[in-house]
Amino acid sequence: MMDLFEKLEPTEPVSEMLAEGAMLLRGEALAFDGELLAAVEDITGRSPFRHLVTPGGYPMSVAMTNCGAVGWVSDRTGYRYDPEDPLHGRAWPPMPDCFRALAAQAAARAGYPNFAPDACLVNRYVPGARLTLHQDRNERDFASPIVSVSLGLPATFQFGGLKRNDPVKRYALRHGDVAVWGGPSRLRFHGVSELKAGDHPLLGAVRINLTFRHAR
Ligand code: MD6
Ligand code: FE
Repeated sequence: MMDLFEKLEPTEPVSEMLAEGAMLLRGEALAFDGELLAAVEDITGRSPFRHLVTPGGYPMSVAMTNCGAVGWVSDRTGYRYDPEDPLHGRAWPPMPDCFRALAAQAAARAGYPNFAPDACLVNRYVPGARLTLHQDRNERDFASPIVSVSLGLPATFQFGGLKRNDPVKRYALRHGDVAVWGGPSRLRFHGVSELKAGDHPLLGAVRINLTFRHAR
């Protein structure tokens, strides 16, 4: 009996609209999780996770890599999309079919039927890692949404407004959740709070986030 009640979480796993143009699709990636994680292994075998340095000179606590035609990078010269992985000067690994399929399916469900990402930033969080409030504005195309997939340990997503000091709402992002972000919400400030310790059955003490963009 107790088990039954514990499974009912009245305020949780329901998909919701975060704001106009922004949707949180609970569990949207669950059917793909094994395939997605195998593809992440393959990507990081060719372009390993690394801690990029901010233009100000600080290493980021989140480790990153990319797949697709271009990849997001940061260094002392600024932020940019680069067709080459600066670690070795070769192209980023191609975007796996399961990535593309999930991103297109989620975008369509959120009201963006023709999403064709050319970049996927892969983020790895370990306990203590965080992403400060920012806007995603290095893409040439703000007409396309961003699709963001959460795998592994849960994290607290901070979702603000169009100005840095606008009030921030907080949402738990769990394994399999997908956030889609576009239209009037495309340039909202957002961030991820310090990851808490935990042990996920598939990933252990790690959270992986995939963010798909149409960058160029
Ligand atoms: C993360 N996500 O969830 C980082 N950006 O690890 C993002 O920075 C992000 O989730 C744009 C839209 C959705 C996101
Ligand atoms: Fe972002």
